Amino acid sequence: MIQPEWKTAKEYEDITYKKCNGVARIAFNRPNVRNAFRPKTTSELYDAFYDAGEDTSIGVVLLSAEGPSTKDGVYSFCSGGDQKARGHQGYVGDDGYHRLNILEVQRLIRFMPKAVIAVVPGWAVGGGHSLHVVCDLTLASKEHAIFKQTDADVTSFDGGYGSAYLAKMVGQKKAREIFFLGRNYSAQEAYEMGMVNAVIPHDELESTAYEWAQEILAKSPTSIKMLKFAMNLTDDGMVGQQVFAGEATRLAYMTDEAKEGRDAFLEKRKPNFPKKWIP
Ligand code: S0N
Repeated sequence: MIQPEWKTAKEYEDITYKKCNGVARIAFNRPNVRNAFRPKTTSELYDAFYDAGEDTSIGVVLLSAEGPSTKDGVYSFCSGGDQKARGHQGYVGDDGYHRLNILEVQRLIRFMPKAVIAVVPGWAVGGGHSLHVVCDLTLASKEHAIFKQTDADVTSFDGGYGSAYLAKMVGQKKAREIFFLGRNYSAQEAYEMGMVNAVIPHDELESTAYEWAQEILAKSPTSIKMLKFAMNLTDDGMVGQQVFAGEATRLAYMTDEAKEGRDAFLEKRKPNFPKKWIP
């Protein structure tokens, strides 16, 4: 088992953020409320994910969780929106404004040109369940991970990736069961449904996630990025096309044609593109 030497990348209140050898680890750090997220948490998540996305030394991001709870020793990944932070119009931040930027965090994960692995040591519930769905891969603790959708219990529901994309992953009937009945599912059951990649003994979960990350880091970065965006494309409509096509444009910049187009403009002449119509 590899033991990574994590270095703190930035101090936060609600999350921890560390890096080691091309891997970033972002972890919920509110274990006594089952790692529920409040507006401060989502702002911090956004900040850390943005940094990991921009850092060219980072190729894989782990979304994990600290714990267990000091109150009762229970492990959790995330229990979704903090119900104590809910006012009459939604979730309220310290500044009194109603907002919860978890959907922006979801979009960062979805459109990040790097693999994001959900590392689920315990409860993955509500918006926490949706976050694991949005991640590229999910590894779950054999002994402690429990998957559950409570959105319909508390009228705080994810009608986007958390439900509709889940249905693409596990099938329509199963996704409706998960949301309509809100039952508990073990890591093994989640694996059999196709929403978990591997069930890992709890003590090996973090080191296994790091090993999976190192395997991905050995691959071609451009291939990983383009494959992620290609697999996203059909479910993301025009935005999916935009993200994928942006990378095609970036690759086109590297051709002689692009150089000629730029130079001709700057030299105030007609472009003389290389006449190669490669099939
Ligand atoms: C996780 C559950 C199943 C664990 O049960 P268990 O082990 O019996 O523990 P508890 O005794 O219930 O909890 C221990 C302590 O933790 C607190 N706590 C747990 N979860 C939360 C939470 N989500 N918010 C606040 N506190 C929480 C308990 O209160 C308890 O504290 P103490 O010790 O002080 O009593 C179980 O806890 C559970 O079911 N939790 C609630 C899960 C839930 O319903 N989450 C919200 C679901 N909805 C979302 O997440 C929507 C997210 C969202 O924001 C969104 C998504 C898409 C589109 C829009 C939005 C949006 O609203 O903006």
